[in-house]
Amino acid sequence: MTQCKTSKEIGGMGHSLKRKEDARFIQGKGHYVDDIKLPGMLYMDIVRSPYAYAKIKSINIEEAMKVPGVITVVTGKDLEKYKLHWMPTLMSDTQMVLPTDTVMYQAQEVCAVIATSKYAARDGREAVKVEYEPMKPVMDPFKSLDPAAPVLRTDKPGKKDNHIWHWQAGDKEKTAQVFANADVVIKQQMHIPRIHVVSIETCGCVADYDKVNHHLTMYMTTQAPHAIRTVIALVAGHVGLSEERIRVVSPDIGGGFGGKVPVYPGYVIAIAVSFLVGKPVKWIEDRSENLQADSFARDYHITAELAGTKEGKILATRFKVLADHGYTDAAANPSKFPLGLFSICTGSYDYNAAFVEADAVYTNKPPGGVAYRCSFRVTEAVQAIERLTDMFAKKIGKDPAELRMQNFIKKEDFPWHSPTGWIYDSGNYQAGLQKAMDVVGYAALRKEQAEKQARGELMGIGISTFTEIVGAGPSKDFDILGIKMFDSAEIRVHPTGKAIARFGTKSQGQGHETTYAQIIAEELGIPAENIQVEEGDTDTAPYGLGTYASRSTPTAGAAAAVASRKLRDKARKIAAYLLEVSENDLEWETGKFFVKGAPEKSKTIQEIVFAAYTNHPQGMEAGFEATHYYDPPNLTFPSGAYICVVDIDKETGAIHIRRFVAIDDCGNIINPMIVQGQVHGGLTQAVAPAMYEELIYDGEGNILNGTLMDYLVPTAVESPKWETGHTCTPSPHHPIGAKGVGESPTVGGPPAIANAIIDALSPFGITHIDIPITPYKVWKALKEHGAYDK
Ligand code: MCN
Ligand code: CUM
Repeated sequence: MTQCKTSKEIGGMGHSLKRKEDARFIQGKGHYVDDIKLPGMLYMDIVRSPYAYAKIKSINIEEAMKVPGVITVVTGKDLEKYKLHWMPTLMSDTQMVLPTDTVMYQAQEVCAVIATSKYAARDGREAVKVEYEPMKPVMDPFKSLDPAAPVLRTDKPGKKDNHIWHWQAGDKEKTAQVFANADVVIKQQMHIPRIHVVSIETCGCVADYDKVNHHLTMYMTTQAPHAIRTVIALVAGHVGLSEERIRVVSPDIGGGFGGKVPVYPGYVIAIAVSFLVGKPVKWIEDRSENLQADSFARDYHITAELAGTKEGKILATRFKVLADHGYTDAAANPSKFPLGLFSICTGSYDYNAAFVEADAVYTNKPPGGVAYRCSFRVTEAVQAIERLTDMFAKKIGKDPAELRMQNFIKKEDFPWHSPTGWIYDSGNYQAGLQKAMDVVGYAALRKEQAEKQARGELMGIGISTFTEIVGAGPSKDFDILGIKMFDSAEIRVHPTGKAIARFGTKSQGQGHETTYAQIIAEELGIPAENIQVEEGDTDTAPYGLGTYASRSTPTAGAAAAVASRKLRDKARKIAAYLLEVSENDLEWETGKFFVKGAPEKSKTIQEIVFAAYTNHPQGMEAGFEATHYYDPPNLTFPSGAYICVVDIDKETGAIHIRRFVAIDDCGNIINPMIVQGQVHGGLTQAVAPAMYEELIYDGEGNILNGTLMDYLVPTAVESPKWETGHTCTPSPHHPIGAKGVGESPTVGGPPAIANAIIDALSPFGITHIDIPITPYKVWKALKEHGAYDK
């Protein structure tokens, strides 16, 4: 009998297989959109508005056309002739591609210069003269709803204000009643500022319209190739480019983080120009354009309230949100809930009264609402509930860890119905927090803190015990522009037992080429190294909604497992035929079927696949391939317990993160090394909003920190040594018991840091500082609270 290979030997689930894609990345062989060079390709550069709100009086292209190499300049009026000047956003809002008369935000696309080189296009851009008549922009979302404020979206017939949508969840009256009778009420106004994804690779595309075949190939940096193809078809349908004539190819992506989900005007302009001039057109944003014009997230103003007992029991929470979406709701919000998944804001705690209410408004900021490693507003939700929880603990003088332990939903209470309508699939929050406390040495740290405080030194310990919500669908609740949110896998096994698997998702660095192969390896017994994983080409991959909201594992990962199982069912039939036994007499062991009680009689998956092409049972379809579109029955609810320890220099307000322990629970893990990598990267991106990043606009709509000289991005230098670990509570409804993890660290990280900083400052009576908590804000709060008084 041939010894069966173990799951580890074939690179199955649970093993830290080295990432298959890294061989090309570390050798400089990655293939990014800017690497694409097509014969006759032209280059596009974009003239952008210096004003946040202005009438365009004239666009003079005369000097630009004289620049050697400049072919043409395309304006909104040019696009209007083809009805290509407007496009839908994935949030079912609309957006100008190029303006015909008014610009609505600083850095908005005004016109595009096309040239034979990118340098000529840039020179041409500088030579375009645009005359504007500036108007007073609306920059404050609170003032945006003022009846005196100008109505910004005059393109919308009948629109009389700047309100976008209202949404609410939970029981308003019941919550109000609990609040009215509670011993303790905490109320805090919070702002989660506008930030930027700052992926290493900016956005860009090569639009290649082939006139002869009336066909468009769109190479672009997108996290959701199929959904984008559908949107392009909606716009380009005006010039007869229907969906079968459009191919979207997303090559390697240098980070997406949510910023590469939406459709940006640049893409559509490039398509329009390629259509008009009949040549391929490349558009690649430069760093400043990227930072100033697109990929903006957050900007939530939250009034957060918590009601509880003197003993520390949380009874109710209430959240009122004002979301500043800028000129348009560009968000790729995979949901029928315009607020995304914010209503997970009741957190990991057991209480049954909550009310969430949100309104979104237009302002003259660039398009907002992009999801930045957030699971669609979960960062905002977790920041609110975890800050509140800490404030509550402080208020009643209870240790925040103890208070959390007291309030956690118990592991036997899952599935748990949250007061805002979610059904949490599984969790063991006590175990996670206990582990984090053990690893960090919680009791000893509290002792040290007390000693330091006695000496006037500032040390803080912050906890965040968050519940994430990832994996949209189910299709009954989630769609993008009406397209239901499932995801797909197609597995085709070649006669020699090697496979190619294609997915509707798209990795931007998450390692899908490795982890999907591991799932299939585990389920089918084909070594992961023999499974080629492909994503990102709409001509070959099955339709899918893409990678964001940590949904790839919950949806496409599940599809991979189910498609593999379909193949295993077929393999069983073939094995029974080959071994001349009944299917019921067969047993599966990694990579082979054997006869029960006679293990020497077996057929390996490779033998079985070969037979599928050469010697299969009569009446059975030849070949060995399966496709599955997986519609999850529920979302998955990963969780985590993070503890951060900070030391603060009292004189300067400088914050030093001394320790950071992150215990994540994403159910069964496919690749522990990749999960750890996700957590490391994500935690560094958690330091960003907690301590550094915030886009600031002045009253005229000018961005004040629109370059990386001013917009601070944390690097390895600012990152502590991340101490990671996990607990494992499988998802009961997911085929392999996995939950997503990609966004957990950015969701759970910021409040742990904020809570640690506030904890350090609490001896002075400081109870809250909005993120990013900078040394200046710390110093200012200390000063205001008399810390420097003699
Ligand atoms: N994984 C695992 N076991 C689990 C869960 C996940 O091994 N139980 C692995 C997966 O197989 C996958 C990775 O971890 O290789 C992330 O999986 P998942 O949590 O399903 O998230 P997605 O693949 O859908 O990735 C999206 C998520 C999001 S929404 C953002 S934003 C983000 C993130 O991933 N952007 C990233 N991580 C990023 N990492 C990189 N390098 N670049 C980005 O742009
Ligand atoms: Cu919330 S950013 Mo990711 O969903 O691409």
